[in-house]
Amino acid sequence: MSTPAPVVVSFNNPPAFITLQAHMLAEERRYPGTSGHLSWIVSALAIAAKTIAAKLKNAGIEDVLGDFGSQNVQGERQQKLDVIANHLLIQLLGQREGVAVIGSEENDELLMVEAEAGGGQRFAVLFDPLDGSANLDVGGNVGTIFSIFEVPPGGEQLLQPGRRQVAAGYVLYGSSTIFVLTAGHGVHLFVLDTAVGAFIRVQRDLRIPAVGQIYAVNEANLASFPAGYQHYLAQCRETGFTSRYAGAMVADVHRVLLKGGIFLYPPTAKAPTGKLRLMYEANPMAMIIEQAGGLASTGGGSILDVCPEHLHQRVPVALGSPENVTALLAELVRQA
Ligand code: P6P
Repeated sequence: MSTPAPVVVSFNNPPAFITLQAHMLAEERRYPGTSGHLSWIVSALAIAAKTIAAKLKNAGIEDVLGDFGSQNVQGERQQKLDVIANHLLIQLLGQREGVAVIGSEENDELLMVEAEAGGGQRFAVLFDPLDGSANLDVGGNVGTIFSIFEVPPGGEQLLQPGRRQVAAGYVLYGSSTIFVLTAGHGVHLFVLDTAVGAFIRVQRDLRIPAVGQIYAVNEANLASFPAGYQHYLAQCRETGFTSRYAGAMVADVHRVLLKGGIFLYPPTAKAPTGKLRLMYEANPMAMIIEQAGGLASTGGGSILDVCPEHLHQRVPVALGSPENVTALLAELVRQA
């Protein structure tokens, strides 16, 4: 009987079972002289995601729902799970070699982490620990959003434009737990295999559809949107679009990434510079969308080119399929 030919497996022709960890290690091998710290940071984010997912599955049985009884720096009521998720991420990232700075929606200031003796690359990790947490009590989708920058040796310029992110992504806690990641070479999608306890890559180099028929926006604010947004949304309604809005950026952006269309949080009377935060909501989502072939704009320029002034700065957001965002921007110019 002839001996079967050996199965050759390589990064370009990977086996089906690629974990998030294996993927990140291969990504880091693209950069000569890296320290492996970026992979360790993504590993800490994955552990946090698995822990948060487990708590969410038992929410209600475990006493993790409802108000924590305090407000965050945004003046928003903190949910118990906001605080739990935030503490978990800070603890896990604070123990990871290579984390120099931590920034969270839930913390007023940046947290500086003492340097390890070992040296090597150091990073700033910014996150919204539990995006859309108002959905928790009603069993809605929530997520974690993260943004990672390399901190230059001097460490002086901590808040950098989103174009300088080295990695970004989000975790969607939904019917399954989905980890979406880019490290500058495409967008990749992982699903938590609860039997194994690992995130398994299910989609590589995900591309957003060039155009879509879905818009995601809180239409209760329509009257206070600038005219260009109102005209664009009227055109959408007249041309057969459907509206889908979860009230959680991660869920709404994930749908646009997979199905095409546009996600909008325009300036409103209540939030004249937009509601969403640049550093840990708009920037990471913009990197994901642009890496998938989409566009991400403040309505006046690319989100990734905004020079940040402070950690909790807000910006208007319009992101999604290139044809949809381009049509919106043309309407904004027409109505300016
Ligand atoms: P609104 C959740 O509070 C959040 O920060 C985003 O996840 C979401 O897209 C937006 O705010 C929803 O805001 O004003 O429509 O409830």
